[in-house]
Amino acid sequence: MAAQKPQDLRNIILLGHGGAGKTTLAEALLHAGGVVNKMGSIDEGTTLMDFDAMEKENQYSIDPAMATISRAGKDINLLDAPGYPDFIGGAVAAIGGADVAVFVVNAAAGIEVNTRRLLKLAESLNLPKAVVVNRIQAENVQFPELMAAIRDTFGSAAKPMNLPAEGGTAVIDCFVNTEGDSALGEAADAQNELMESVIEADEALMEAYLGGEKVSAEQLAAAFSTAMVSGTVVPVLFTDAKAEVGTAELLDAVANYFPSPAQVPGRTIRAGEKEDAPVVDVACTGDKPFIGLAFRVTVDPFVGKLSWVRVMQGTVTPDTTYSIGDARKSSKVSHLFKVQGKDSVEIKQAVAGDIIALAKVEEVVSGAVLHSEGKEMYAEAVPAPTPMFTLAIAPKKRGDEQKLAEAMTRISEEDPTFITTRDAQTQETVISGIGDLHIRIVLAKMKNRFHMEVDTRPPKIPYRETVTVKAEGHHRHKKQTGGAGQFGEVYLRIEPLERGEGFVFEEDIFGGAIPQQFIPAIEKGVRDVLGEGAIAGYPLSDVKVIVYDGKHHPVDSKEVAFRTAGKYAFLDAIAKAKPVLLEPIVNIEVTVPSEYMGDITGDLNGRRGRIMGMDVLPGGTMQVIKAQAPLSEVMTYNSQLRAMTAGQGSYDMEFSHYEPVPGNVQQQIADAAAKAKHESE
Ligand SMILES: Nc1nc2c(ncn2[C@@H]2O[C@H](COP(=O)(O)OP(=O)(O)O)[C@@H](O)[C@H]2O)c(=O)[nH]1
Ligand SMILES: [Mg+2]
Repeated sequence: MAAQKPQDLRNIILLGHGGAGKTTLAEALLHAGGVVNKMGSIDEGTTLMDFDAMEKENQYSIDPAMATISRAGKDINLLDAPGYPDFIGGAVAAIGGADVAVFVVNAAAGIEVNTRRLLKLAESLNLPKAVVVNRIQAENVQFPELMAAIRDTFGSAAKPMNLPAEGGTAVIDCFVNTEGDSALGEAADAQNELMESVIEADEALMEAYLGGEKVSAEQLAAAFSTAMVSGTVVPVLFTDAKAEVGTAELLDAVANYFPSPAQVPGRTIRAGEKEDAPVVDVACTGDKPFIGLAFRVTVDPFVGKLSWVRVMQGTVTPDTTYSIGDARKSSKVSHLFKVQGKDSVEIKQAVAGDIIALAKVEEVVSGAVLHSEGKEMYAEAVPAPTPMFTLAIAPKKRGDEQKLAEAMTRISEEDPTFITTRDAQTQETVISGIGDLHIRIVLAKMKNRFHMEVDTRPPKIPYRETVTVKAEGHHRHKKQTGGAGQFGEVYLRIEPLERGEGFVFEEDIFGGAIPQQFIPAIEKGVRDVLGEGAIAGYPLSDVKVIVYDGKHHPVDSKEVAFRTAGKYAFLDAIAKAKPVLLEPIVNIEVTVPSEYMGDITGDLNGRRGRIMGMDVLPGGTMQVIKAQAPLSEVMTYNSQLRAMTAGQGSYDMEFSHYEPVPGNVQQQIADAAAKAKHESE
């Protein structure tokens, strides 16, 4: 039986670096809540959340998972996100269903790189936050330093709600039930701190408190969740998930003190696709028309499509009808489910604030809004990092192109960080992901789930060719084969255009030297060169061609003759116009701990990069380096940066402009192209 009131629901997502213990913590919470009889473990492949065969084999989460725990009259929907940077797509998808981001920090490792990235993500959605310090039984944990690092990262609102006892064998409450723990001066201090920030968030409570009145537990609980929503309190709790220490306490804290969906503003829904479309008034109550957000879509070739839907308004039953996005077509819910690890359990009703799953709804895509109001509705997208790691792929079996395209579409539907494109210029199918591990897992999914095996290779760089000075070209095409001959002669001028101007063809022929009817044939011949280029087989652009003279023959002049003459006259002119190869230049922004600055700038210089600026990030430990570099030099930057910074660096990259490649590089590329051409002939 699902919760009947939004106030009785909690939606939390476990976020944090891989290996911090999120999935194990989820398992311990499921055990504490009686969902599983025996606590499963990552090492034995028996957890409820990491149920996928690939997850069991690798012993880390790849996809987000979900389960519900009932505690103290509340239904807690628990989302477990993958933690390794390569699988951030799963976290981006799952966070769309959450009201509170719970950051799990490994006590032995401190704040790790992906925790910072996920924190940015949670903050961009204005989610209330909490911190769980896990593995408190690990040896040599420096708790004071750890708390300082947490405050550094999460701000001064981060205050302990409990504290680890000596050796991590228990946790000591320092918020409500501190009496009896008077020996712990530290706990008492912590209590004062947290209590004060909670009370500060509620003016009426503040007055009562200052007036010496006793504050009741209920008043405190209400103020606590309000303070979490406003961000003035980020509770810190301690656990050892494996030893099941602090896990029941965490469950109680979530049930009793964390905000319900009715208190959290939730995602913005707009009445149109445009960014400035009016915002829809969404009320988290059961007695209004249904609005739901399909925040994650999973696709299984056997089970089909399953959409995780956050009910944002109204009540869903099998009879609920809804339309998607533009409200053109209406469907009936028919079956709704609660997801419990790998299982879907059918239920009869779900209220605003709850998370359900709908099966086999083909039209639903991630981020779609389902609604019964008959208006258009769209949700603002969760910002996902741009995938930078690219590979060109082709099916191993000829004729499987269509099947491959379908498999890729399905995978990109469930993963916002997996993108496939067809490069019109290089004619390649290119896939992009966060890193090599991400792409490896995607290819494994393709094989396991869609029986699709592919060949991969680094994608081609989309070079271009152009000319740099004005020049003239001439060609006379004359062929005498038996009776009818071919004749056409063309004189033309070419001029470089500004970058991005493309191609301009003009004619300025004196006195009808070439009859008008042959001009299109000349243009065709010239355009033949644009596609193939003149240096290394890349498209030529940013050039103006002016045909100004020529000769024709009353009998032998044919279109084909002028097409040939136009082509070779153009090639003749290009050869004299100092042609160059242009390469794509990208803007790259690298974020690294300060100690790596020297290495990074040195490396970028070695990659023909230009450093454009540097900035210290707030907090002082991280620096951003802005640079421009040729795409060809940073194609595999992902793995290089990872190696240089022990995985602590990150970067963003975007296309900037085209620029001529240096002469020696041009020669290498031209030689390679000539060789490839020779081999294919
Ligand atoms: N000793 C100890 N080991 C833990 C704890 N939590 C997780 N682990 C182990 O750490 C590894 C990674 O845990 P996992 O739950 O997969 O981390 P996740 O990547 O954050 O989901 C596994 O081998 C777990 O058994 C803990 O609290 N104590
Ligand atoms: Mg995990």
